[in-house]
Amino acid sequence: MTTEPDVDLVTLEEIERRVLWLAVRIVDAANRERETGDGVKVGGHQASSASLVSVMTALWFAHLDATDRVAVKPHASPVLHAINYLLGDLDRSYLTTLRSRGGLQSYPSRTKDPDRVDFSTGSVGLGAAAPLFAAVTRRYVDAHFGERPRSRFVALIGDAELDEGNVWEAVADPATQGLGNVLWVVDFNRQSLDRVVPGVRIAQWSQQFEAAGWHVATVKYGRRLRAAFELPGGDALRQWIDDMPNEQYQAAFGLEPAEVRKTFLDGAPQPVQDLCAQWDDQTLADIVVDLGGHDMPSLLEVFRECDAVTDRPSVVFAYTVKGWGLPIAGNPRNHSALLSGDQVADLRAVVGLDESTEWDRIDPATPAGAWAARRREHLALDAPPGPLGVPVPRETGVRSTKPVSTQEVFGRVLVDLSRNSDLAPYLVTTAPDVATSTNLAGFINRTGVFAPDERRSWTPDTLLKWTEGPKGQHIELGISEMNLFLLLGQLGLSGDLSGQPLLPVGTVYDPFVLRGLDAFVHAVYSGSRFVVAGTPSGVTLAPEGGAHQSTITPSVGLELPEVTLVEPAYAVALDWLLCDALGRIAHGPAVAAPASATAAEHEEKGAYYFRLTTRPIDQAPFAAARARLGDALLRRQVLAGAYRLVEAPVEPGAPQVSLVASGAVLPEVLAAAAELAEEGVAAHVVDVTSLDRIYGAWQRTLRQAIRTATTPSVPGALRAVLPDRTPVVTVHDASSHAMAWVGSALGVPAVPVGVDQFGQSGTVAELYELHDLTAGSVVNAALAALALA
Ligand SMILES: Cc1ncc(C[n+]2csc(CCOP(=O)(O)OP(=O)(O)O)c2C)c(N)n1
Ligand SMILES: [Mg+2]
Repeated sequence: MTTEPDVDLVTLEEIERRVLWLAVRIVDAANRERETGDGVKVGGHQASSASLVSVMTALWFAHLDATDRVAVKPHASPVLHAINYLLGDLDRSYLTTLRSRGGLQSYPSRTKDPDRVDFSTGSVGLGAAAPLFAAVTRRYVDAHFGERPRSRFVALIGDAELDEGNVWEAVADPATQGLGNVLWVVDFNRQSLDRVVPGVRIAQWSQQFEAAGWHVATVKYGRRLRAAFELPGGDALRQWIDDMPNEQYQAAFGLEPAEVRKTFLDGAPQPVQDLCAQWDDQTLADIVVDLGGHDMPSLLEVFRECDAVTDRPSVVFAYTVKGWGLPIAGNPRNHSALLSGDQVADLRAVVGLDESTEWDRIDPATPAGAWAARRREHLALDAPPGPLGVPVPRETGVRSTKPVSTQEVFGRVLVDLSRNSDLAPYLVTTAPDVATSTNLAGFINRTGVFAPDERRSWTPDTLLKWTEGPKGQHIELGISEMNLFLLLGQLGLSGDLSGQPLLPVGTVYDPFVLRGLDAFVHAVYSGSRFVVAGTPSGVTLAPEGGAHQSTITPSVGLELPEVTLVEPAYAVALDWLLCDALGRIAHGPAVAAPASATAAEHEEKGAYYFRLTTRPIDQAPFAAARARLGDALLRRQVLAGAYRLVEAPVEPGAPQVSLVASGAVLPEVLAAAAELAEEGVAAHVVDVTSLDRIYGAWQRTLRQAIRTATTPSVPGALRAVLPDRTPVVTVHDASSHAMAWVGSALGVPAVPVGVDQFGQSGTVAELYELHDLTAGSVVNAALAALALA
């Protein structure tokens, strides 16, 4: 590590001023100089940015190394871009593009910004926790693949972000303990969006961090204040500031010097009045606002202190001023405030620029410019490795003659893959205290549980070998679905952030996907790739009752960009889909697929979400379809999202209907088809293995038609399995809405059957009865669909 202690302060402060200027001006240009024509305010956050300028200048220009990774709080994105620009990592043309299409994103984005962004942020709290899980991932990678060059994982966090519960879930989980390469810097400006935060919460927060085993440091006072404390009356001054309500202190920050004296000394004891009498208004104002979070030497000192603590994470509370250096400093309403043109012009003059030089990089002939060039070299990073590239089998050959559930098959496929020496080293599983109840036990028995050091097992168990050590390949989490998705997100970015791609697989009870949803979104928005199994799901989880039965999760999987929902019913289909998903993750995006690509060929990014159940179902119907269609065609269709499980013989003139179903309800649908056949209705059964892929195929054809003003065709994946324009019944152990679009896609009458109320405890048969998922209900739905035709 090459913290640069001896950079000269004048140089750093000059760079700091330039960073402040550019950050402010980037927002200013977006708001005052862009004609959007739509009347919608562009926005941006000058005060939030100013608050972090000193911390970020200190980090990028005097502390960070190339391999360090930093999450920047959402509202300081202009500061990050200003710094990247000064370091030569961003073209000047971008500086006027904040919040414009193709330009700098409002909040730092790994996937959409043009310059280096290590972590996407935006939903407060998640960016804070992400580097912690990136460090968990690095610890895992180092233990399995040998130590990488050391990285420090840094999060720059707004103080109000600490109100988000996910922050504390992350801090408290034993999986995040002991990470000496983690540093959080809390931008402690005591303001949130709406207000100056009442009371002093730092004591409580510090205790919470300490209780979780963190090293806690505070940078409260700058050099000038500290010098003042040494003078006679200095102790009283310190006490006065420490005891002062946030609101009163903040009120002094944006005032004219004479006003500062009045506000700051309002009610002050005599020794403080006496001490302050020796300073003119300007000097007093400078001293009053001299907080440690804007004092370079104090910041660099505390960063070094945290580096020296190598056995646990560190958090620094850096006291800052929201709007530091700007006329809006400390104003309770400054969160979204924008400087006026005159105020911007004043600032430009103060930093020594004019309109012809305002966007310039620092002159390389000056010490500050030369220093920036040196830092650019110091922070240059090698390109990350490409995708893993290991061969993934097309299938594990899982067989079952007996009825079997998809959850059980999922566990068996993973066990089989753990025997594959090409692939096994890269598999890593994780679960929030549901590993055994989601069938990961077999995998864990073979691979062990990850712990940074060997741990002795005190309760030998013949069924579950919970051996913990550095070679374990399952990372166990406490019950926090937020942590699950945050960890999966970082495991799936391991190639980028730790130089070693992995094949991450997580499990979670399906209803609780929603509990971690924002972290799920964050993971895929960040470009992460992984498999997650939501299991068990639906009312098929019958005895567990309404609180555990998921109904809206297929919509989540279907609707989330860069998540592919997969819901197979049969063992072999699941085997194919899971191997295929891991293969796609291992090999990365294929060469750009042509517009005519089938769903299976279409390039997919992101995550694979398997929705599974514990209901054992008879595998014979799948075997029959396999014999009828042959492996090659069946596999292609299963991967494309749907195949014909039953092709009903059609008597001339007989009515036809298609029963389109997904997942655990297939046995009822098959029974319904048999009943309908007896009544002279030809009922074809289509098993939808991925609602997402057929929906995606439909949407692509529609979009193509919209953009080219041509007639859309029924997408190939649907046409192949629903060739006749028969009425349709859709059946799903989930909200009826998720499949209801199939009728529109085919242009036929459709009756969607699903679960549109909360369930309750019971048997599968009782619950299916309750929600009209029985064979009889499906028959009636088919007759209704025929009547609508
Ligand atoms: C999950 C989430 N909820 C709400 C918001 C809207 N929001 C953005 S910033 C902010 C206040 C942030 O305050 P703080 O973290 O202290 O940042 P700073 O004072 O540095 O601006 C809020 C409520 C958000 N971005 N994310
Ligand atoms: Mg704040």
